[in-house]
Amino acid sequence: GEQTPEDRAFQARIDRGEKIEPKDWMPEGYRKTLIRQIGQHAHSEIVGQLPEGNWITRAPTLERKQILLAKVQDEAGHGLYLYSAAETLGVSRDELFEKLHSGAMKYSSIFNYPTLTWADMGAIGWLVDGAAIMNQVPLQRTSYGPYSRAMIRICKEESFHQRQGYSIMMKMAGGTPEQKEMAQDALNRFWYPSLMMFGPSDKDSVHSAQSMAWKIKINTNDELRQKFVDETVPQAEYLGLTVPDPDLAWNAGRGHYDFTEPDWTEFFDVLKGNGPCNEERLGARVKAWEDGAWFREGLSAHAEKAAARRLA
Ligand code: FAQ
Repeated sequence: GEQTPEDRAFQARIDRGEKIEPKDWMPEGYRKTLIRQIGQHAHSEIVGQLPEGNWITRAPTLERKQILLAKVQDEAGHGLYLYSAAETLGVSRDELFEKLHSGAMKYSSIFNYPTLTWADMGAIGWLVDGAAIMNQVPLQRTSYGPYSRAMIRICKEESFHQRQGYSIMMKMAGGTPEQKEMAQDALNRFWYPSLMMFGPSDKDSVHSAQSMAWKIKINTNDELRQKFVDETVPQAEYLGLTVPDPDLAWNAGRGHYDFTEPDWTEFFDVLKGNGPCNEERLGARVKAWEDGAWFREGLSAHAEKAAARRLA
């Protein structure tokens, strides 16, 4: 639409590298885009607890169980920081939950895939947290103050998560032939879904141009996907595992790996709700919300009584 003097002054602040804070004036589109992105990011952390939560009771050792439990708790914490950051934009946590549960807001496509073996805990830490960090390190410089500050702490914890995943992969890939096969199978199943985490290819990314102008996003989806491939392929080689892409090849001219794009039909299908676990994941969140209703009501009733007593 038409640029007002306020819009131009706002863009100038962004261009100078200033942080925008909750009480500052901002265009409605900026606010809406942030609520969408931060809210979906928060939902991803919360729904992202489910695939790994599936393995806490079956971790192979007490030490691995403690580490996985800590990681899944961190994800709850990340969700809570992010919901708090979104709340500074004038949306309530209840509204965000309502939009998640009704399907009006998304969460990352990756969490609609099942976790079939212990090696999947390795692949998730290595690849999924690896992709998450690749996307979130630049977001520490995002223009919205509360979001950028949340990212600083989240990135520190994500790098621990990534290393614990790689440590599982090292153990499995260096183990018995059966364990190595489980590690390879996990890589085979998580490779393309991890590439999809960066979003559609740039030509299909509807939000990138405006989000980058506002520095809500720092890089395009394809830039980050390429960086992820370039950093991850040598890590797979070190493990003695094969990336499931026959056309993967180092391109000396470009200084990057050439690789096969994920199946975008599958990606858009998962976004529409048709992935292998969409129903199970959303169902688990809706059930948790409904099962917690008595407790929320109890808390509110208690708060009202306590307030009434103070007035009396
Ligand atoms: N899944 O125009 P664009 C984690 C949607 S990390 C689902 O390119 P945008 C940590 C997109 O929303 C994962 N939907 O969109 C963890 C839009 O639809 P809408 C979370 C996707 O926003 C690890 C449409 O497609 N990280 O959870 C996906 O400019 C392990 C068009 O796309 C973040 O959220 C997808 N993969 O770029 C936890 C990071 N990709 O909203 C547990 C912050 C795209 O109009 C275990 N977010 N869509 O209905 C971002 O950087 C951006 O939002 C992108 C997408 C890059 C994800």
